Amino acid sequence: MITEVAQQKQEHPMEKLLRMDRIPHIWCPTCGIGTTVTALAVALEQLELDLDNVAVVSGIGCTGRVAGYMKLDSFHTTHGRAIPFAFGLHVARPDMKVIVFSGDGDLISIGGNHFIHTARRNVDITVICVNNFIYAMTGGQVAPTTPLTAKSSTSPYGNYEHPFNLPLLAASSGAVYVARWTALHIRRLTTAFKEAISKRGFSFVEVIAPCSTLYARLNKLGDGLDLMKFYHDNSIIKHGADPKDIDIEYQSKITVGKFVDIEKPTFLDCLNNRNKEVFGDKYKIYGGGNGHNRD
Ligand SMILES: Cc1ncc(C[n+]2csc(CCOP(=O)(O)OP(=O)(O)O)c2C)c(N)n1
Ligand code: SF4
Ligand SMILES: [Mg+2]
Repeated sequence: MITEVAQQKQEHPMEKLLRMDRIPHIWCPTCGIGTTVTALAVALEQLELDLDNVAVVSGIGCTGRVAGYMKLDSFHTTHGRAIPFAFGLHVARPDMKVIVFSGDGDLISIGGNHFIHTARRNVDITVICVNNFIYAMTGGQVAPTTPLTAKSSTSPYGNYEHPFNLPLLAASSGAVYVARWTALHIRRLTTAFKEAISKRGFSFVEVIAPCSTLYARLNKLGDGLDLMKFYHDNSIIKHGADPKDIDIEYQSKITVGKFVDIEKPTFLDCLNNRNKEVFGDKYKIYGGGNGHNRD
């Protein structure tokens, strides 16, 4: 009987990319982080990358746990430091694809300066930000992305601080690829991840995702499924929209799509070009080879 059951046991479709020994995961029922992980796993499979050359770096928070569940070289770093860690990894191993996967509180509050300067330098990494509008793991404090009037545990009468518009922040800081989708747009999100990972330079994808336990509960919005329905009814797909026009207001229309897709020399291109100008033939191009940073 046991053998029969074992024989019937099917392999999980994502086993190749997940550390199954760490499952069950910590995320709440109807949390949106899981579908974004699925989108990343499918994107990596469809890109047919050598998984030994892909690294995932996360900071802290519920989203920060993603790195620990991915069966890749993965790093769970400290608050706000996923991007500088990824930058270091990229310059040490320019042949690898380096993906940062973290939350709005982590990447945009304490990590905000790293975010803008790494985009400014056009460092060849991909940053995926799960924006659930809140510091979820620590109890639902207000975040730099919390919409005006939305409640959090530290804004019980409604937030009065202007939030960041993340695609605008990324684009104006220098990102060469910028997109926003929700955790509901799973196929379009997968495509965005594939494009972002394939892009040379700083690519950024914002994923609006439900936090059922804190953001939805504190704002009496139902559970994650209710928020998914809200995304379904209120998302407007507008490729090429000017990022300055796509602010997110509390429970109103959400503009999604691909907003920026441009070409620009990367950090390592610029380093190499400058050193070549200064040192001529004596300079050996850094980061050549089989990765993103071809010389
Ligand atoms: C230096 C430091 N300060 C504070 C914390 C506590 N902390 C853990 S998770 C978190 C919020 C994370 O929010 P976000 O990145 O949005 O992730 P979410 O939980 O919403 O997915 C904070 C402040 C910490 N881990 N390290
Ligand atoms: S607290 Fe919110 S973000 Fe964290 S796992 Fe639960 S639903 Fe997801
Ligand atoms: Mg968050």
